[in-house]
Amino acid sequence: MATNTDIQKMYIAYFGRAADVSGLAYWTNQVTLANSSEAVINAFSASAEYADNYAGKSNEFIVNSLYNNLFGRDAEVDGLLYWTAKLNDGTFSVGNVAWAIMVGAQNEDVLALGNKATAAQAFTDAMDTTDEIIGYSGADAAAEAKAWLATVTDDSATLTAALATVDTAVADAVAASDVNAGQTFMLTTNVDTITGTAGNDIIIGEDLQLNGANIQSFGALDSIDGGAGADTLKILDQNNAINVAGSNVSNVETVIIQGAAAVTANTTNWTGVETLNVTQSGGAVAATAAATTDINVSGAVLGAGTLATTNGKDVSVTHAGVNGTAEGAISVNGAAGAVSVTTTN
Ligand SMILES: [Ca+2]
Ligand SMILES: [Ca+2]
Ligand SMILES: [Ca+2]
Repeated sequence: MATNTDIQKMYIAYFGRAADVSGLAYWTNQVTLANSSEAVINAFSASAEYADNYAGKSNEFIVNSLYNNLFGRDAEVDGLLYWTAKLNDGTFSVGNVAWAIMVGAQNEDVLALGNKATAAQAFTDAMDTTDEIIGYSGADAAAEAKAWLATVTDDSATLTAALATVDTAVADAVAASDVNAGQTFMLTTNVDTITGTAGNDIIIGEDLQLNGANIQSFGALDSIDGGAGADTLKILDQNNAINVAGSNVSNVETVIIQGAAAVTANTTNWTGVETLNVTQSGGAVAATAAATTDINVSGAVLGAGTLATTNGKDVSVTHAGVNGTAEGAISVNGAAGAVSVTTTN
């Protein structure tokens, strides 16, 4: 057996998923040094992932998990009891049992494991960008990869189908990964300086009570740097008109504004804003952005106020009028890209 195939089978036996790129390289090297695949299989059971999957579980559970991961079926009773006894009396380690079940496979089990190993290697090979290699990490990504590999059985059609979706499977695993998870920052009524994480952060400004008054915690002197990742600044206000014309904001990709009164938002001097969304207002709306920022306005209850966008890239306005109420005008000015205005009564 090729070393890569052996390593993929070890990942499948223990975790039901394809090897990650650096893991495959590491274990391949270990096998070469030991000149034996069987010699390294026990090392897998010292991993954090093994502990996450099997800590506190019975030996019966572990043996049956090996069968399910390797062959997509429960252990037969004889096999379950035989291997559990070997674990119970310490004759075999988990790695020895996994190896013995693997090399002792018969008939459909051989086909199933072979197909799974082929699919797993294709999955590992498909991770060919930095984002994919970094993103295939953690329990959530592993669960996606495991679900995909579980679709591969002894039927060759399932292998063909899995190979056709391998890029999607990698993308799903990376998207589910918790390495992109960021942090939530709540702004205060003081001057805030926020430095985001490398992940997808959420920064929230809202109206807070201070000495009996309602103060918007996102103030003109606040400084916010979202850093890497797809970051979101949410500005909510149940009491005051919102005016975000000042402030120092960078590397925040999405701005969402929700106000119970009028909304004035000018993100022109902020850097990195891809989308300015005003999703609610209880009065006039004035939204202004750079030519690289899409502007979306919806959910405005204008009253006599006007709804105006200025500049921006693609601009979309969706407005539902109130029957019997005269409202201010809607205008879209200077958009660099596509304009869409939808109004209903
Ligand atoms: Ca503040
Ligand atoms: Ca960030
Ligand atoms: Ca960012």
